[in-house]
Formats: sequence, C-alpha cells, structure tokens
Amino acid sequence: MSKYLFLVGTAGCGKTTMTYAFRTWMSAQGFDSITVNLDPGVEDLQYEPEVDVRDWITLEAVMQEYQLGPNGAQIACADLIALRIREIVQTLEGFDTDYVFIDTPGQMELFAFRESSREVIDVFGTENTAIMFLLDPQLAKTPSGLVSLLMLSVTTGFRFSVPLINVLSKSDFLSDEEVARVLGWGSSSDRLYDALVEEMQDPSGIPSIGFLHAMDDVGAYRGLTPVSSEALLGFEDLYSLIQLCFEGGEDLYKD
Ligand SMILES: Nc1nc2c(ncn2[C@@H]2O[C@H](COP(=O)(O)OP(=O)(O)OP(=O)(O)O)[C@@H](O)[C@H]2O)c(=O)[nH]1
Ligand SMILES: [Mg+2]
Repeated sequence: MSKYLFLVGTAGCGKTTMTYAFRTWMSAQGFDSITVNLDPGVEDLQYEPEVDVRDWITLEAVMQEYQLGPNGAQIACADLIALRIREIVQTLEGFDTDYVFIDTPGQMELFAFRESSREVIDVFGTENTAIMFLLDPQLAKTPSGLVSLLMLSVTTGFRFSVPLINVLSKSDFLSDEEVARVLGWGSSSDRLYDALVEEMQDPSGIPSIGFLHAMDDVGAYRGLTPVSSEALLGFEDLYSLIQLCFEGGEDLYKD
C-alpha cells in the first residue's frame, strides 16, 4: 500500500521544489514514488506531477465562476477539492507506487485550519499518511522566528492524528554553524529559551520558560531534519525518518 506524504508550510518555504527534488532523489536511489499537485492556484510547475488537482479544479476557473477574489477562491477551492477527493484518490490508486509526495497550497492555513483538509486526509487514510512540515530558514534562523514556526508546526500536528516530521527547508541558505544552532534550539526548550533571552531586547516579550516547556508536551522539540532541494542534501535522513514513522517508530513522531 502506498504511503502518502503531505508537504506543508508557509508560503514560499520550498514545498513545490522539494516535492520534485524528493522524487528525483528517490529515482536516483532506485525507489519508487510519484507526485501530486494539490495546489489549484499554481501557475508554473517546474515538473510534471502524475496527478494534478488542476485537472479537476483551478483557482482561475473558481474565481470566474463564483466571482471571487484570489483569497476567497482559494477557500472555495479547498472545499471543492474535499468534495472531489475520492475521485482524486481513486486516480492515485491506479498507480502502483510506494511513496506519494503531495504538494499543498502556499496558504498553509487553508490546509491546517479548514475542516475540508481533515476530510481529505481521512480519505487518504490516517494509517498511511504523514506530514512533512517545512520550516523556512529565514525565519527559523532566529530564536523568535523558530518559536513561531514550531507553534505553527505543533498546531498543524494537533489538527491531524498523523505523524509529523519537521524539515529545515532550503538549508543551503544557512552556514553549517547556523544549521547546527537551529537544530540545537529545535530539540531543547532550555536551549531555545536561553537563545531567546539573548536575542530579545525587551524581556517582557519573551514567552515564559514554562510555556516553552509546555510545547514539549505537544511534540515541538521532536527535532528538525535539514534538507536542501537545491543541493539534493538531507533526503537520506528524511527517508529514514519517514520509514521510522510508518514502521514502528511511530510513537516518536506522533503527537
Ligand atoms: N537555495 C534554495 N532555494 C530553494 C530551495 N527550495 C526552494 N527554493 C527556492 O525558494 C523559492 C520558493 O520555492 P517553492 O518551492 O516555490 O516554495 P513553495 O512553498 O512551493 O511556495 P508556495 O507554493 O508559493 O507557497 C523558489 O525560488 C525556489 O527556487 C532550496 O533547497 N535551496
Ligand atoms: Mg508551491
């Protein structure tokens, strides 16, 4: 049975590029995978996904048909996709493949907070699904930025009962030293707190250590895997983590 991997994250964090890069890396290893574009608004895709939601629904058509602006149309699209998701999954089931990488729209709140996404994941089947949450390096490289992203990540994980893996996206943007620092903060509330105190001028703006510890309870410090789609680096570690998620290591990554 195929495993479904949703790539989720803030606008421009590298979801589309990584969908294609992961597929390319898998092919180079001799592993089987396919890609799905679930973004009805994407205009230029640099690759040809095996299944493309735009064959069913496009942002452009929804804007015209319902006289909506791009934001309203994205919301309508999310709900229309949920209505057609069985058909889309049926098409997918026609492919005999081990892994399916699913690119989601840039407006991640549409994925994270609309009820329709839960319906979508239910149709894919929670047993066979995991989320890769991509953290943008420009935000993740500061302690306060990382706290914000980890909050988004745990909120996303909290909404869906599936394993979630945090990926430090576009890691080639950061020096080795910066990557090591971010990974340290991302695995320990104490280290993150110390770094926050150092970063922030105004101590009243710093969340309490108790708050950062509490984020531990919801899996915030499960660790980050650095990946560069540009340099095709980090995919081996990510692949091992994915396998662990589905093969018994699930408790480590499930909230
Ligand atoms: N240097 C570098 N650039 C990257 C990497 N991954 C993506 N980019 C660049 O980051 C920009 C955004 O990448 P996308 O893959 O379109 O990001 P996205 O999350 O799909 O964006 P939206 O769908 O609009 O939210 C593009 O200019 C990419 O070329 C990477 O690993 N390294
Ligand atoms: Mg994209």
